Amino acid sequence: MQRVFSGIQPSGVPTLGNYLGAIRNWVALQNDHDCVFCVVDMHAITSWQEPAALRTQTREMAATLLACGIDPVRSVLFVQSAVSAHARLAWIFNCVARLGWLNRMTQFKDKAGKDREAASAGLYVYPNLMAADIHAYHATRVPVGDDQRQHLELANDIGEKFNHDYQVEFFPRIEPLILGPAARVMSLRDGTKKMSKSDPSDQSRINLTDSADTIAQKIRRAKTDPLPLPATTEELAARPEARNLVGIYAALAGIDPASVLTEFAGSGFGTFKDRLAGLTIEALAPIAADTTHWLADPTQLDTLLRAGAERARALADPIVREVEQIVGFGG
Ligand code: AQP
Repeated sequence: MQRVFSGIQPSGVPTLGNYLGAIRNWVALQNDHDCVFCVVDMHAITSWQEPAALRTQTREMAATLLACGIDPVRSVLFVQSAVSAHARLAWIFNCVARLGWLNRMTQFKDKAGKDREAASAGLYVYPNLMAADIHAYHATRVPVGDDQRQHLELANDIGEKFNHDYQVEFFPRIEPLILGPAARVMSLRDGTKKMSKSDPSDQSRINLTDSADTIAQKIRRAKTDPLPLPATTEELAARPEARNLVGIYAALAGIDPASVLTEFAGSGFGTFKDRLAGLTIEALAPIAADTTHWLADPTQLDTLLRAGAERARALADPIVREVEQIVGFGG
């Protein structure tokens, strides 16, 4: 069985983008893969996080993953900072990756924005930590949204350079698993920007814990254009907001965007948004209810995460110890 690794930052409440682009696929992968899923709090602090909020968000993220259907028995579910192998391997990878490679990462440019000098060094080397997350488990499959494809290529470059520099065949190649028609969900306020849990505007996203009323209101207010829905997906090309809503509908209904247009061609956004809100609420209401249920018992949640960290350590420690031997650490 191929080993899958994926992580999610507790940098806010997970969004519909995280769900359709990542979490929903994680749940399905559990059926035929050996899965390791991680709440990546070390990645989250590459941007400022209030300590108390980070602790709360880490628990909330774990509760949401469980509510979405991550099974802590079949999969290994844990918090990144509880397993030191990630940090140890990330340091070695900081010394393998080249500055030129990191300079090409578009996510750093997007997140650092105009004030690059003020961005944390952690944000810059974030892809090296992500490579360590995956390689510490010898994982070969990584389900990610389309936005993370470049980071996976970098993880492969790092693995290959390590193998070459130390003359070993140690790190396997990683393949991205980019699944489903809504691989990239965009902001409800700007169809050219991805939906993000840390976007300052709550109206830009649907949170997995939003109430039915909030979801309906956010979808009703989502930016669109004055034209009716077209008959073909080609006609959506220059209409990013319309394309995004059609993509979300398709992903939630389990059909392709062309079939959505077959149903709604010629109709205005009013009708379409009502139907989209209904579908979204149907998918998310049980998740919100189950998240509340998990959060009601923090002791049970913490015990479960501690057990997950122990299983993760048992997998990653021997691999990272071997890396440390290869580079010449230890006696
Ligand atoms: N809008 C999106 N559409 C599809 N997939 C998405 N993912 C994130 N946003 C979208 C996927 O979710 C997984 C976890 O992401 P993350 O939390 O580690 O970091 P991120 O990609 O930076 O997500 P956010 O929500 O945008 O977080 P912040 O705001 O903190 O930066 C990844 O597999 C990602 O592809």
